[in-house]
Amino acid sequence: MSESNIRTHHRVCHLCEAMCGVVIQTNGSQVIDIRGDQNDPLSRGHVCPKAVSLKDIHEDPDRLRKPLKRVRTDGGEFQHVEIEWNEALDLAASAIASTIQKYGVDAVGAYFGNPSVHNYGMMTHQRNLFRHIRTRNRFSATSVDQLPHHLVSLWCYGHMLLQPVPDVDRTHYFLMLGANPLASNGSMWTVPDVRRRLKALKARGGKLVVIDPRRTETAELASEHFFIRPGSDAAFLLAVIHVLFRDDLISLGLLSGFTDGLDDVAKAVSHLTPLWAAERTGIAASDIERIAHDFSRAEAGICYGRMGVSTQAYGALCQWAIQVINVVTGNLDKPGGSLFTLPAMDQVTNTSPGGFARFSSRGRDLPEFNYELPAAAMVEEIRTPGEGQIRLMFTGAGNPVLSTPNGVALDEALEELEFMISLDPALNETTRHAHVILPPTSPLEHDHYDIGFHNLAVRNTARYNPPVFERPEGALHDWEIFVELGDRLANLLGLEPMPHQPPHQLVDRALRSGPYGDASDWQISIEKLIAHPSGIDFGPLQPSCPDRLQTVDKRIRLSIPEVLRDIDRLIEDVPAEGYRLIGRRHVRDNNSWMHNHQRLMKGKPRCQLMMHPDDVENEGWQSGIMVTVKSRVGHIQAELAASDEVMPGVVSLPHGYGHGRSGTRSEIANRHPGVSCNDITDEQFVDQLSGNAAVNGVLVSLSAG
Ligand SMILES: Nc1nc2c(c(=O)[nH]1)N[C@H]1C(S)=C(S)[C@@H](COP(=O)(O)OP(=O)(O)OC[C@H]3O[C@@H](n4cnc5c(=O)[nH]c(N)nc54)[C@H](O)[C@@H]3O)O[C@H]1N2
Ligand SMILES: Nc1nc2c(c(=O)[nH]1)N[C@H]1C(S)=C(S)[C@@H](COP(=O)(O)OP(=O)(O)OC[C@H]3O[C@@H](n4cnc5c(=O)[nH]c(N)nc54)[C@H](O)[C@@H]3O)O[C@H]1N2
Ligand code: SF4
Ligand SMILES: [Mo]
Repeated sequence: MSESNIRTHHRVCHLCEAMCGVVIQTNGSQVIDIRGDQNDPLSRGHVCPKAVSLKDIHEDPDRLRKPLKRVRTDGGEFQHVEIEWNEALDLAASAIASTIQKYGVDAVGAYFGNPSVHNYGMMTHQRNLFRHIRTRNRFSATSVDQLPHHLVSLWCYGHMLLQPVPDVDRTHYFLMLGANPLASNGSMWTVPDVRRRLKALKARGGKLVVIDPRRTETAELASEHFFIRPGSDAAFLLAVIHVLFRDDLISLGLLSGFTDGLDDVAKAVSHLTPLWAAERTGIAASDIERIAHDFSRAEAGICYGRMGVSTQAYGALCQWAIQVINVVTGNLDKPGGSLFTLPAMDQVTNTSPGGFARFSSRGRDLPEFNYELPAAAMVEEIRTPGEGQIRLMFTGAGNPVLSTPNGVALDEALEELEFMISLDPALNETTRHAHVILPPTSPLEHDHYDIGFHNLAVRNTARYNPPVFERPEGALHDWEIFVELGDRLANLLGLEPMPHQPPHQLVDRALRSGPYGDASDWQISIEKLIAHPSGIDFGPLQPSCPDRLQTVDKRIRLSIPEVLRDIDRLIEDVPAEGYRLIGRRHVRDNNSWMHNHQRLMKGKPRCQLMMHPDDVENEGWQSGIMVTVKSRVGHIQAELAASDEVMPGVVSLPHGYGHGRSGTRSEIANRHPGVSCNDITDEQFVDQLSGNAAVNGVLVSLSAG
């Protein structure tokens, strides 16, 4: 191939929340090089080992290029066979139409997974289909993840997307709970190159304090690390607030002009002493006091908590307490504390604030949030007979059989449906149940503007990149599949189809009318971003309150009755004795769906049950044996790995494994099957306040074999 075929493309990696800029070299239809974009103002050249797998995803022979239909073979087995797009879209649309006509709209269930917020066309065009299907049975990965963050932002700041972002580059004290950004690259916190940023914090004399039942890669880097009993963080955080009030360390600064509810908070924590918390958490009372004092004295401080404190029994209470700590120490909306972003495409001012508990699930009365029910209720909504029972399931960019609690039950329940449609490039543990699979173009075949994660980024920047490759003839983007289905469904139901424009036109409109658009000096548009392919920097985060608050009165609300009541639930809770199972992320994994790339699967096996050496010895076991891990819902077997990284009484297993099932098409993943920890996480174990799944802190018993 001649030199002239070599082209250089700028691109943003969409695989995780870090939004790293990459430079991709291609030769004809081949990717020949992927590296960090030094000129990206946010990521500054950083990439993690997953960036190169953009090539592997594109080239993966198992990636579906044409729709699949499930048929029965002569032997009675199911098998997926390729069909043409028209047939597939007609089949899917007519199944939805007849389900609605027969049972009503709630008989259609939908689950959207994590990549649906990393693919902008999925965000902009879902409504082209779902405006015709206003079902109550919508679910997403949000409720196995960050739902408590949204709920608390809605309550305290008036909008579910108004999320304070840790200003790591200017802070002096960082109190981090239940997060491992060195593996995850940050979450609800777009912070590429996080290792360097945390090292810089320490180099300028600042402190990083990590609270985690495992001594993670991030904890290794920290100034101090404390083990904490899984699920007990709320006690720790409330005791910190107690000390702040008790020792007169409340100092709201500018926030005092527009913050309500302090008295109620003070009253609620008045008995929740460090001694009380020490007994529950395993962190000494003197350490809790010292942390509260150090935090309040720091020139600027951040309290931040992620998966480990969201997906546990007190997720919303934890996230609320974190906000209270930031507010009452005057660290919200302050450089070096936690600030709101002002993204070029501002979802906060352009989307509805969200709502909570306007209806609830039929089976267990779990509350909706933003018109979604908790994923932990999905199985019973498929299985419980009566009006509103799900008969047809639509999954988009999700693998809930591996990612939601009690995956075994879901695996069975999906088989009981009358019809299932999956919008997904993979024939995996979930989509193998689908009657029709609709595969979109590969990420490198469509353009990208990150609508979601600029809202969570440590700097205000914007970046748009056109496709790297032309799509093959006939292939459809995710957004076009929604349009095609929506138009067909409208036609079948006699409804008005929704008009549509390509996503980049919608984004262009939003950019032009946004804070850096036509009315500003920046004059940001898609065209301007194309001319600046590494992105444009609008600078560090700025204080923006009270204007930015979305509460009706532009005031911060700390006294939330639902939360204050939840403190009683915590006080009365007596956790059962036993081992507690927690999760674990590795930098070369990405939930369940990137195990089919050899480059990422090299090295030591990762799906092992980590257990403290003292516990291993007490049980009379050694590393390498198989252990059965049993919970209320089932059991799995995993290889034991003794490690003092985890605290005694805690075992850790990553999620997203459990491959090797019949009817799937992922050759490499199936050679590294592992087990699915969500086969034993419990759909009944939720944060009762928010309905978020508690996949961390699951009570398990262990036996050899
Ligand atoms: N025990 C336990 N469970 C967990 C977690 C945990 O820490 N512990 N973490 C939870 C969290 S935070 C999350 S976010 C969820 C993730 O849960 P899910 O989102 O349900 O699962 P993923 O593994 O991310 O599956 C992504 C699917 O999207 C498909 N996909 C990838 N890109 C595209 C695209 O561009 N378009 C389309 N249409 N499809 C695409 C992939 O092929 C794959 O099938 O798991 C949750 N489950
Ligand atoms: N490499 C990689 N990166 C990813 C992903 C991935 O799968 N792989 N997934 C992406 C997604 S979807 C998300 S949501 C983010 C998640 O991003 P993070 O939340 O930063 O990642 P986790 O590794 O899940 O960190 C959770 C931590 O909580 C700890 N923990 C568990 N239970 C408790 C508890 O009760 N209390 C406390 N204090 N800690 C606890 C765990 O030991 C773990 O260290 O990562 C994203 N980035
Ligand atoms: S950190 Fe995330 S965004 Fe950056 S290269 Fe890795 S996967 Fe891509
Ligand atoms: Mo997530």
